[in-house]
Amino acid sequence: MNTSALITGITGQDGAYLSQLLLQKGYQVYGILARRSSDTLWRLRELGIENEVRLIDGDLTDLSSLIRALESSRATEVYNLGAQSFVGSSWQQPLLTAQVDGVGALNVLEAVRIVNRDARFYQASTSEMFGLIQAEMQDETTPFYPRSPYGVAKLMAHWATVNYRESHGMHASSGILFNHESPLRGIEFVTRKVTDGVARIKLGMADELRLGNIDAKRDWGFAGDYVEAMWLMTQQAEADDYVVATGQTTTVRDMCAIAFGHVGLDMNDYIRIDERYMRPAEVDVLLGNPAKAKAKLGWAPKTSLQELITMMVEADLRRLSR
Ligand code: NAP
Ligand code: F7E
Repeated sequence: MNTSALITGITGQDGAYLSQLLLQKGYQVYGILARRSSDTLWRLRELGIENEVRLIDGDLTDLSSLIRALESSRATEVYNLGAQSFVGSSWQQPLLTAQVDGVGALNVLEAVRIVNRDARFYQASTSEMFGLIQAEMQDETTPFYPRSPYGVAKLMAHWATVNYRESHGMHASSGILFNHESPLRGIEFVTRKVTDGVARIKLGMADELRLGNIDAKRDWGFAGDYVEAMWLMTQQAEADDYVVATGQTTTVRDMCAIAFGHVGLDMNDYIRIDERYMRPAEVDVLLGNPAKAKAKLGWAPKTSLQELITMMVEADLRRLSR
């Protein structure tokens, strides 16, 4: 097999797992590397694939860099995973978030249209687009109601993907993924903040964990399972949009109980509620219905929340013990 794939956001959580999956399938994997002064290759290194992927300098806000990347990689599959993905920061940086997450996706679509409109395109859409939910269980027909600048920017990218499919006939699919986590999750997101915090407390490196709204409910799955759904979407004869979720929702509080319980601690002794972590507008509950992905892609989640959180606590204990 000699298929080339180009991934924006290759240094992120999903970019690392998707690279691993595609390399296992025999792809040549190229990724856009947005130059930073700090080390952003740690996830690729943890998976042992830092030297297997080919990195091309570029940025989602720079159309010419994307065109060059499409040309030099000769990619026939393009996965747009790059984003300012932290919802909390999107109120502090709404314009940057719009440029990277909204216009950036449009830049990738334009680059594909200009260089090779037969390439298959995947857009990393999100359950944040449902925001103030309009149905108890959200699926592909549920109306959107974003609650953050992040959700608004992602909604633009989502509709741009649908629009390029319908107006240019491009194979452009949008995966509406619910929260997915892993040991490679950024430390600012609540699951990893909790598993890192639990590991620190267990090892005597901290004595409390400060959190915001622990009554919020999320449909959490394992990132390693979710990248398989991305790949399955680009393999279909027709492009389409799919919800990817577990179909189960859990409070942040109960997720904390799993993490603390795994190391034999009582969360009530350590959690402090801190107003700094509350959001101007909250998404109270998300619960996805993955029936279409199951029926059409043959995809199903394999990892339970208990297994996921346990895996993350163990990884953080290992890292901090080193
Ligand atoms: P992540 O870990 O935050 O990764 C984001 C990636 O985007 C990083 O590689 C980052 O590069 C890159 N990036 C940021 N700004 C960029 C720019 N201007 N130009 C090029 N690249 C840029 O996110 P993730 O969890 O892997 O999520 C992947 C995608 O799925 C994102 O689009 C996210 O919004 C979306 N999504 C995530 C979830 C979830 O639960 N994880 C759910 C639904 C949708 P640096 O490493 O250099 O910062
Ligand atoms: O928050 C609450 C917080 O930041 C989850 C991104 O990948 O998934 C992610 O967005 C919930 C929220 O993820 C803290 O208020 C309480 O209700 O882990 P999170 P998110 O906002 O759901 C979607 C699908 C994406 O697309 C995004 O890119 O947890 N929460 N206390 C807290 N959250 C954080 N971060 N920190 C706290 O201390």
